Amino acid sequence: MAFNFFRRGRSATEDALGERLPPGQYATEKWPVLHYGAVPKFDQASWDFRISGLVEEPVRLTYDEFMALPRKTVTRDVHCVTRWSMFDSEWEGVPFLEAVKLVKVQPEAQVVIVHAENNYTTNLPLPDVMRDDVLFVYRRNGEDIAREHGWPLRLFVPHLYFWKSAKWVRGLEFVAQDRPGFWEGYGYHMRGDPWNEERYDWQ
Ligand SMILES: Nc1nc2c(c(=O)[nH]1)N[C@H]1C(S)=C(S)[C@@H](COP(=O)(O)O)O[C@H]1N2
Ligand SMILES: [Mo]
Repeated sequence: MAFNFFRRGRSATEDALGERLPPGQYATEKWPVLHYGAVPKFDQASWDFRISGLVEEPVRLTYDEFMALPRKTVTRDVHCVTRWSMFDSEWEGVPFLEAVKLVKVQPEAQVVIVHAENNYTTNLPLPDVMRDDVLFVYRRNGEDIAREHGWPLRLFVPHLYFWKSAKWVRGLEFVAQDRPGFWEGYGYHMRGDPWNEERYDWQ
């Protein structure tokens, strides 16, 4: 498939990336900032993380309790629906699977609605989050991420478009029935797989 004439117009970096660049994407070195609304304030004393919905006992963690959960580092790429991709960052955070250990998810649950500051939400099927490279991150390449990138805590779902990686995340809600989150309500795809170019739901 990789005939040279398909590669015309691609940069040297993009050529070197080869099959790692999803269709319709270009490579960027700089990390753009994109979100709706204002960067929220962080107040450590009132910050909490709630897990609710179809779980046996809902939980509420303080900032210190959340940050005491096991952490790990993964090296992964980012693919944004606005067509930039950023390669090989090292991300540090709390695995989704560690946070979920704190509750017993009921068998009817199919989807998780991620809740962030300012009522931002995004919906994810459980098989897309119950993976060992899905993290709640606070650090990239050894440095705390900037507030505008979601500090103190953002979700990171490397295999889906980046709008699924909610910034300033505050909780999870397990549900039986899928429902659109913030950008999905404006026509973004319900799943968002960059390898299938699941950009908009009218596709
Ligand atoms: N809370 C919140 N998270 C969000 C968004 C948002 O509007 N609010 N936008 C999403 C979109 S559309 C993108 S492309 C990425 C951008 O993340 P970045 O600014 O760190 O590059 O954040 C995602 N997470
Ligand atoms: Mo986006």
